[in-house]
Amino acid sequence: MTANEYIKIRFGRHMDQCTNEEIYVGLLEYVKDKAKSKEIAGGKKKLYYISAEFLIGKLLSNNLINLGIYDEVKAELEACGKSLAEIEEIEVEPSLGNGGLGRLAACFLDSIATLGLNGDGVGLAYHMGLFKQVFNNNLQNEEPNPWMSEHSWMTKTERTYQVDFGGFNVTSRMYDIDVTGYDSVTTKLHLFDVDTVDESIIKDGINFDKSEFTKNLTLFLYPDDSDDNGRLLRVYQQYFMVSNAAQLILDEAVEKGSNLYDLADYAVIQINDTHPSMVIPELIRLLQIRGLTMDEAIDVVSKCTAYTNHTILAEALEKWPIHFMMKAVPQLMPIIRELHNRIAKKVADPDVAIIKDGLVHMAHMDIHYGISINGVAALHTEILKETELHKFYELYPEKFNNKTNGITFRRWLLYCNPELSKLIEELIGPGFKKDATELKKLEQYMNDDAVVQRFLDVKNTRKTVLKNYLAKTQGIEIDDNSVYDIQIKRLHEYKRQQMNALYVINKYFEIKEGKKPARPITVIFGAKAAPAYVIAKDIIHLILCLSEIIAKDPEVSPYLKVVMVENYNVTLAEKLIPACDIHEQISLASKEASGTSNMKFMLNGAVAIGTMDGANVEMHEFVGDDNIYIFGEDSDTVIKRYADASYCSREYYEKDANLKKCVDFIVSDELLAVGQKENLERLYNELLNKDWFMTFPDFKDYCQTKEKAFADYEDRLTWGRKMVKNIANAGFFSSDRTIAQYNADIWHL
Ligand code: CR6
Repeated sequence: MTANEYIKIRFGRHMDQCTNEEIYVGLLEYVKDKAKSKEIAGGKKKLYYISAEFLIGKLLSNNLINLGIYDEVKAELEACGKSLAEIEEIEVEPSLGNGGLGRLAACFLDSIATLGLNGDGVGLAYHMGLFKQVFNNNLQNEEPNPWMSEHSWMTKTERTYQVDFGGFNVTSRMYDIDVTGYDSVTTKLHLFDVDTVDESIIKDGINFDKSEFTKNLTLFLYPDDSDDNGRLLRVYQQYFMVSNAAQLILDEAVEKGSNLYDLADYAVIQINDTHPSMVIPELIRLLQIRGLTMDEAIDVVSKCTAYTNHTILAEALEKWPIHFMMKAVPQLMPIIRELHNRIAKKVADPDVAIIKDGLVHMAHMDIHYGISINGVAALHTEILKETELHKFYELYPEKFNNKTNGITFRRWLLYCNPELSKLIEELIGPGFKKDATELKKLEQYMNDDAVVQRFLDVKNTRKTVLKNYLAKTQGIEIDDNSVYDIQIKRLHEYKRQQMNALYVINKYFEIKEGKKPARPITVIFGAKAAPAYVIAKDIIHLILCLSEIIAKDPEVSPYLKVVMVENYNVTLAEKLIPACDIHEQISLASKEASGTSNMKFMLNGAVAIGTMDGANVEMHEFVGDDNIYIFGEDSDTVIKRYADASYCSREYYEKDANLKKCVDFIVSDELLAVGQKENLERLYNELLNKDWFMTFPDFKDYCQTKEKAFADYEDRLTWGRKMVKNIANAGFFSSDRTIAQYNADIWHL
């Protein structure tokens, strides 16, 4: 049945007689039906990918592509005078993630289904998502980001569970979202929710009574944890997620014939960062209720779980105070104590203990009681082994492994850049759509000027698309003849958006002094700052203030434009990435575990300016010095500098007059005229007195390397060759490769 026929039956009218809203609803149901017909038959063993975040993005076009009916439906719509792009605008992007970790989980689900693996995602249905970012007076404000509606990709299921907390319990319900594989099977994303959640308790912005747990449990992803009730709420959320997951896992195993002693033959659980770590004691608890002894339960669970570490930053290695656990989940504490004691008996070193100084170290539990621990890029895994988790590595060298992150080429090439994928297909055939390494064949065209020019033409087309999109959706005007220099990622000091902002100031001065760039530069940022992360919000404030004063300055504005897009999300990324010329991957070496926007940009023919950090290191290996702009100190130097506590930012500031001038500008009259004194001064002092992520030592090299990139950009054909080289070598970064490795080394499905 065609979409048109389906809609005719649904609404009693032909597509051309329907409103866009009706067509959207019709297509949604049509796609759901098609997806259902491809549901995976299932095998004995199943993967459960448990994650606090699934940043899935809009699903209509993605599903049409994966089901192989995109062109057909698009043509049907066009024949009725409708446009798929307009229908897509009706869909609200689910706000179920924060950054790379959540988008990675979404790419992984796509690859799991595409590879036909028996694996589902398990997470929570946050009603208001993360938050919606709005700018007022050059400051970030947060608003709820509702995304659920009567007609959505979520399907209510009959599966409900009881989840017990200290002093009360709730009844959960499971909702399912179909995960369509590309020309393959359909798997599921299970999202749990509670009926008692009450959206009306949200007051001004994203504030709500943090102590009403039955009402606020699934309101927001990452609720503010700057006070005790906020932190406690996170524990409640995490336990709610894993208790549901554990009950689901045991039920499904038993349904398939498991006697529970053989659970490892039926289930493998990937713990995505430490948010789902409580699944370990929870499974042990449930297995005991179902008749196993403590010994047996621990033995069974120890064969089922694997942990992915996504950062070496202490903030993400969660440690929960025992008194929180006693309050929220008292039933788990005896089990956690038992897990702790067993290790303490074998290894006296308190550094690897599960309980230490009144805190439960979630990652330590994962490492002792799981089958695998992996980092997300080669350098990151090495740093884990050598430094951060060295003592664990000595205990369990065989458990450590690397799984360099990846991205799904369906969303990040076929869907977001149809012009580029068409060109590639014309040149090397359609094989790359299923086997990303075939992109390598593009290298044969690197010296064919006519072909290289076509890549440049595609880039120009996409730059104009972005220009029009930003004008329409954000009221921002940009010049599509300028160089687009883009940094999009969560706002965090280690990612060093502040260094990019200092570069902007540097450029502003140069232009004022008469040194005009060969071509106008558009510096684009997209980033949300965690609501309680004060300095991150100050950095946004700085960028917005710079944007304003530069736009108002007739001497500078023809040559430089600063844009901070509002409410950066997957939908915006899909427009920004294909249009980008130069992408910023400038984290302090050693701190960015992998990065994944770097891979998306590379695939879309942008050239990176970056440090030797995360997956940049592997990208550099693939494309070589000429096709990526590497600068800055390496991770060994940085790690040493932290170890000997020798860094003093003020010394750099005093030594380098240019740097000093740029930093001082943060609190200049020009900026204070459009910004808030409190915020700008705080940021200025932070940089001068601390600069924890060491922007000053790298600043000069950063500026010089950027100049080199801008100069090279003017030799268009040579630049075009760099683009082709990057695209041709992006194949390794397909999440199909990553998932195949997880399966071969850890899951064994
Ligand atoms: N911020 C890492 O920082 C990595 C992703 C996915 C991050 C980033 O370098 O690419 O995970 N870590 O592995 C965490 O979220 C803790 C991220 O998204």
